[in-house]
Amino acid sequence: MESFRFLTAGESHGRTLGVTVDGVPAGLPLAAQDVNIDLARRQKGYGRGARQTIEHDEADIVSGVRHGLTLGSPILVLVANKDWENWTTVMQAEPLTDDEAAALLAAVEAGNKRATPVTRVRPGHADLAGSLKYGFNDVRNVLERASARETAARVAAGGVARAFLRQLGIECWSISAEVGGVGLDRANATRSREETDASPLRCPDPVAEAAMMARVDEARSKGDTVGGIFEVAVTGLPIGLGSHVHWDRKLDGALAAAVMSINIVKGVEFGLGFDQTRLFGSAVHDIIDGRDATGHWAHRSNNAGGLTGGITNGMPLVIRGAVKPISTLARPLPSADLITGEHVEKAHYERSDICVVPAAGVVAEAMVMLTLARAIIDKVGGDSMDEIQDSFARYQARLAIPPAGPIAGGPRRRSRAHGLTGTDEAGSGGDD
Ligand code: EPS
Repeated sequence: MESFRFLTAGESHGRTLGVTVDGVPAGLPLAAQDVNIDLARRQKGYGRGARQTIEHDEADIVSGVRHGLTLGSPILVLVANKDWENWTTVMQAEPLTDDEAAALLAAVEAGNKRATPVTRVRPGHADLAGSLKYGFNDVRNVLERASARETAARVAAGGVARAFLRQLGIECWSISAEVGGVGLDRANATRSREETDASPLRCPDPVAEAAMMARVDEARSKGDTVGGIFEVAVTGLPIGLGSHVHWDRKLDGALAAAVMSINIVKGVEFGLGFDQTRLFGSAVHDIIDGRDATGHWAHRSNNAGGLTGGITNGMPLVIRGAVKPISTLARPLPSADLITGEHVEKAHYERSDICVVPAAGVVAEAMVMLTLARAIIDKVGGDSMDEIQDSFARYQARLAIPPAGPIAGGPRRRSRAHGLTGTDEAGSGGDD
C-alpha cells in the first residue's frame, strides 16, 4: 500500500478546503500548530492578493489523531474558507430553492459580479479548456477548483509529512531565487533561515530582494503580474531513496511530477539543472572524495542536486521550480467569450495576486516532503514510528559498514551433489 497518499477537496470560495492523508504511521506526534506554521507561510509574500487579508488559514484535524499522536488511520484536515460567508448562495452545494434562484437572478440584474456567470475566459488559466472538457457554460465551475487556493490543502498535508521527516532528522525549506527576472546573488545571501522566512519575498539576499520588490511594484502599477523561480532544499536524507531499476521508481521523476503539479509551475530542475547542458562533463559531475568515519560519502560539489540515477546520494536535495506570472491580470488581456465564441476586448478579472513565488515555494516544500515521506516508508517499511525509526537507524548504520571486498567471479557456490564447496568451475571468470 502506498503511504502518505493524499487527496484534497474544496473550491476556492466554497465552505472549506480539506485533505485526507492516508498511510501515515501510528505514533507520530501531531498537533494543528505543526500544520499552521506552514499554512501561515503560504499566505505571505510581497505581491499577494487581498484574499490573504480575509483568510487566516488554520488546520482543523478531525480524524486520525488521538491525544496528539497519529493512529495510522486516515488523517482528515479541514481548512475553512472565511470568504465563504460572502459566497453562500453562489457556491452552495444544495440545489437552490425557487426563492434562492430568484434572489440570485435579482443580484445578477443589480450588477453583482459574484453572482454573474463568468464567460470571458482568461488567457493562461484553465477556464477555456476546463469548461469545454466538462461541458460547463459558467467558467466559475472550473475556476473555483483550478484556483491555487487548493494548495492550502496540500500544504496542510505537507505539514504532516514535515512532522514525520523531522522525527528522522530531515529538514526541508525553500527560498525565492528569482522574481520578475531578478536573481539572487549567492554571495549576498547573508540572511539566516529565520530572517529569510520573515522577509517580504523569502529571499536570503536583501539587495536582490529590494530589486525583486521593485519588479512587483512595477507589475502592480501596470495592472500586470510577475513570475520567478523558487528553490527547495532538503537536508538529512540518507543515501538510497528511490531506485535506478525502473522508470517509476526513480525518485527524481516522482519529485518532478509532484512539483510540476503545482498550479503555476511550468518547469522543474535539479541541482545545476538546464545550465549543465552548456558545460563539459568534467565541469558538471560531482567528484566523490570517499567515505568518512561516519559512513558519509563526501562529494566535492552538488551539481546533481542530491540525486544520481534516480536515487538520493546523501547530498542535499535541491529542486527549483519555474513559476509563470499569474494569469489573472488587473489589466486583462483580450480574449474570447465561451458562449458566443467571439473576441472580447477584456478577459474576466477577479481579484488576484501580482506575485506568488514565495507561496509557490511553500507549496513545493509540501509536495517534496510528501514524496520523500513515501520514499522513506518504501525503503524501510513499518506501521509505527518506533518501527520506522528502528529500521531507518539500522539502515543508516549498515551504510557505514564497508562492504566485503569482491571476489572475482562471485562467491563460491556449494555443489548440490556433494554439499561441498564447489571447485573452480563454480566461480569462473577470475583473471588474476
Ligand atoms: C489563492 C486564493 C485566490 C487567489 C489565488 C490564490 O483567492 P481569490 O480568487 O478569492 O482572490 O488569490 O488564486 C489564483 C492564483 C488563481 O489563479 O485562481 C490562494 O489562497 O492561494
